[in-house]
Amino acid sequence: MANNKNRISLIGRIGCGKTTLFQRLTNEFIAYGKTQQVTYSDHFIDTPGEFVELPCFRPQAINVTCDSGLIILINSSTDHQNSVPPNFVCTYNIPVIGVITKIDHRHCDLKRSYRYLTYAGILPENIYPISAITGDGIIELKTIIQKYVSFEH
Ligand SMILES: Nc1nc2c(ncn2[C@@H]2O[C@H](COP(=O)(O)OP(=O)(O)O)[C@@H](O)[C@H]2O)c(=O)[nH]1
Ligand SMILES: [Mg+2]
Repeated sequence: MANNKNRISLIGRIGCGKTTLFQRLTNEFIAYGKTQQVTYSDHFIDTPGEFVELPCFRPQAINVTCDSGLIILINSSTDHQNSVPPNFVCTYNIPVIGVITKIDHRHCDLKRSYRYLTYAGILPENIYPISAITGDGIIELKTIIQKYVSFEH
């Protein structure tokens, strides 16, 4: 049976940077394309943004991610809309961390992102700002991820 215990699920709104981070963390060539379906790699589960944006998909989001070793809820620092309901992450019985993406962007608003992610139920000390483009914060994030999930086979 498939086992996702050693996989990390990436969830967040459309365009928040899930796939780019997935590619950055797996050192894949960064190529833009809308994620239309759940994508599994050795270590990650990349989900379509509709999973958190459309309430009718939320049970599906929980279904495919609830047995992973770690959930990363991603918020783009340039996004001025939130669609994650209050305390959403409390649904999970597994660790959840928050990642703020695009901190290199000139419209980056860190305070707003911290607000959205804490509203979703993540503690501020479990939130990591990164840029998948410049690589800022990626080493720190990898270190944290490896506390939860082993990258070894
Ligand atoms: N400036 C900047 N742009 C980013 C960053 N991460 C992602 N993007 C851009 O945001 C857009 C959406 O990224 P994508 O990974 O496809 O988002 P997804 O829908 O959550 O999978 C793309 O144009 C990316 O190049 C980042 O750290 N900095
Ligand atoms: Mg995607």
